[in-house]
Amino acid sequence: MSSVRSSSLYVSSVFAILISIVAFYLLGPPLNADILQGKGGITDWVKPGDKSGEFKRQASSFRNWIEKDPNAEFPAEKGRYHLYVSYACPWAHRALIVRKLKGLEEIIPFTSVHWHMAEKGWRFATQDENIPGENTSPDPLHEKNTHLRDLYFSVNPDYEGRFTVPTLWDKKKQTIVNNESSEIIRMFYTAFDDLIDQKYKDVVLLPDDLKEKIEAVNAWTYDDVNNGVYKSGFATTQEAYEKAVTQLFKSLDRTEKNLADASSKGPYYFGERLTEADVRLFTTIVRFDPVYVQHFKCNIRDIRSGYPHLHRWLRHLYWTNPAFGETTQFEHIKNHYTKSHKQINPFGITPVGPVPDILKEDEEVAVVKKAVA
Ligand SMILES: N[C@@H](CCC(=O)N[C@@H](CS)C(=O)NCC(=O)O)C(=O)O
Repeated sequence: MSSVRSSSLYVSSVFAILISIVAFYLLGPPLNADILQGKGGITDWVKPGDKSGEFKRQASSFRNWIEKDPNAEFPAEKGRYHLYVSYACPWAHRALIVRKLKGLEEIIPFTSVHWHMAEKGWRFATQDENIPGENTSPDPLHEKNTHLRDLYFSVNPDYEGRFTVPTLWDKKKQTIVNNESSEIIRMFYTAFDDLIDQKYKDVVLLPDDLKEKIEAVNAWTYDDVNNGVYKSGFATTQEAYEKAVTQLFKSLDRTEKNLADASSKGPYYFGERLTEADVRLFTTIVRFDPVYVQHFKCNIRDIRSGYPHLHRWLRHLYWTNPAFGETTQFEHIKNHYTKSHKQINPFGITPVGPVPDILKEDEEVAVVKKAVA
């Protein structure tokens, strides 16, 4: 009897070991470790067991700086750094915009991941996939990398943070310089100024006299608008959702008022000068009607019919400045959210509207046209 029991115990332990080995190869070690520690998988946007139902964004892990000084740990050099982005992502979009505004195209090449994100995080497009958007390709620097996570693990095999875009990579040191968009864009403002033409040096996105005002706007815009749409969309309780969406629209109202006040002086957030405030707001607002209204349930109003000043400001940037227009890829944006977030949209059906994704500067939706006639 006891030998029967011990042999069945033996069979079940062998079976358990086999299952773990297969799971290890399929999921990879960190994902397993996360689940075992109750941290949740990559696509658990609210930590399992968190009763608040609130989405809490993790702080970025790599925070080094590129500097002008040739003796710095990460000195500004042409072709040394590579920017990994997703066209879908509003944070990465900031970096693409500033890269172009500052004329860094020849200095910092970039690659966009495929728009689909699954359990292993962002993946690179394969050679035979024909995904729209310049440089949506396999990782040009590391042939073996299939996913963005491979870069993170190559730097630290025990990495436990998230595998996020944008990621700024140093080819010389084979490491990640920084993966926090608010810092990457600030490096781009000045660190490479000795390598670019005067007209790009003259692009000053954080002027001294506006710095304090910009920082103040950044603080609430980040919490309530940039991150507010995610808090609204990823909430897993009615309370958490309503708290986030109400605050989001309060802050959009405040933004609308700020833009109305600035509009007599110029087309930008602070009037006549294009600044960081425009860049940081744009990447959320351009995604608002096409995705956030329906997918993240941010539907108290939409931009095109509810916010005339925001709408005018948005279209001016999109249609008149290629750094904004040419870096916006609606196919990546719409497909990513609707086909990656299976908890929100289990069948991955991408809504067709709104049509068009963005209106021309001289067009209005019918209701607005009628109101102003
Ligand atoms: N604070 C970071 C946030 C970046 C971020 O969360 N990016 C998203 C895409 S929109 C991402 O890569 N998420 C993957 C993940 O969290 O697993 C930044 O601003 O750079």
